[in-house]
Amino acid sequence: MKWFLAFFIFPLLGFSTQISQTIYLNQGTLVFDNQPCPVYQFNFSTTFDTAEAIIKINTRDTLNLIVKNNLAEAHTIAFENYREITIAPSSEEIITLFANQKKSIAFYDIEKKFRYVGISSAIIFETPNCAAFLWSLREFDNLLNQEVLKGNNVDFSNYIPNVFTINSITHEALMSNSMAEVKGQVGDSIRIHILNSGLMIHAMHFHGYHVIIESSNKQNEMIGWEKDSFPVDPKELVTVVLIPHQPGMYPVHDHNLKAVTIGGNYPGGMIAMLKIAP
Ligand SMILES: [Cu+2]
Repeated sequence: MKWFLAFFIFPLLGFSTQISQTIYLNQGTLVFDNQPCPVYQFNFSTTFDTAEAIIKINTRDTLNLIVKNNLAEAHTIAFENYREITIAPSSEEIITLFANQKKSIAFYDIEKKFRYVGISSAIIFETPNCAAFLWSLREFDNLLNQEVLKGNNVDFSNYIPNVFTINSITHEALMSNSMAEVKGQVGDSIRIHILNSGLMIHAMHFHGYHVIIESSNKQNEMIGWEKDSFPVDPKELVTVVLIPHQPGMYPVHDHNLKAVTIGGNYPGGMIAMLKIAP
């Protein structure tokens, strides 16, 4: 009998895996609408890459995350529900994180201007048989980015962004990006983690489907809602589950129409695609 129980209980308790991952805080330039936009960004290599580092862990994993600071000044990064780490220039710090209780972990620079220029991301969890995607929403005013990277203080009271991105990419490039383009089949369970890395509220509208709000680090009253649109506040990380009932290609976009433009022209900015096979 004991063997019988152990056989069934062990898989529930076991398979906890220690994993190590290094991310680098780099400086580089993104180009939107032919305008350079200097940014700071987490990457998987020591040289700047336009693609943000997106870390996925299993709910039973223990992650030893090493953060290397390739920037000229020290940065303090807050890991929500964990602690802050301060990393001196050309140095690294390590933090141990768990994805237990099915919670993704947002992390960002404690200084607003540095969070604004790109120092924010999330470690997302995935579970068996449920694909996981992250949309990191952000807006920029190129000129303000230049001021922050020169070391100047900036005034956000007259903030008028002209670029709106998901994972640092704008429409139409978003249509062929593996993290922003959600691919699945009718009846699948698909988890989409949506992080607002920007300074404005972004209200995402799903065409074709309703999604179930599984968790939010800010708005508990939304948990369990089955909706096709909902607001995501700055620093909010919302996790939704999509179970497609019909095949097709449908857009998901910010309902604030300013955010689906680039340089004032439509379409651009925050438009992701759902591609659901029969
Ligand atoms: Cu819409």
